[in-house]
Amino acid sequence: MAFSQAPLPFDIKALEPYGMKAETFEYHYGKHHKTYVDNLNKLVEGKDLADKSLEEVIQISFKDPSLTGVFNNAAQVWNHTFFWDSLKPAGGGTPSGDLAAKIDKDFGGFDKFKEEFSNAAATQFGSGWAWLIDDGGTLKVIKTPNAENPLAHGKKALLTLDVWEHAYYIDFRNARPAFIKNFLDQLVNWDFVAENLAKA
Ligand code: MN3
Repeated sequence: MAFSQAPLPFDIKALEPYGMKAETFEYHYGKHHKTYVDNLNKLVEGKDLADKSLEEVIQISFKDPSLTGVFNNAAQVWNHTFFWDSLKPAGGGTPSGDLAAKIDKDFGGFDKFKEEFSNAAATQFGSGWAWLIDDGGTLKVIKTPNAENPLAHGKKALLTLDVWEHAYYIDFRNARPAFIKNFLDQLVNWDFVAENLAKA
């Protein structure tokens, strides 16, 4: 069974009032993300991996140096779907409930979390991702290079930001810090983060 590309969870124009143009999604979703799906399907065609879940393919291929190409494409399929779900129109602001309490406890306040997340996203040299993860009951911020993700390391992802240049060049040109600030101010889907935290 072939892997498929999940639909965008919002209209392609929905984030235009919040700093991300439809053109960004025409390329980032319509071309970059789709290409990872197509490449993955070509790489696993006729192999046992084609019958595994995407999560299983990521964890198996990460540990096998002969499957680097499979890992890169499978992880990028998963990372981008997770990134779209991390965004929503009129998002951002502050989380509430258990999630807010966990952030206060583990980071020493929401502003400290924002500072740590912004710093991770800004300092990932070259291509990669910034993440909020649940590491065995403690919330942490991490950054990963290229396609690498928390799932590969057996950790639970809660939120991500794509900091590959293709993620921000149309809307913010070279200004990665402005893209990061806009994400935190107007786009983070805290409901998605809270759902992930509540999952076993
Ligand atoms: Mn990307």
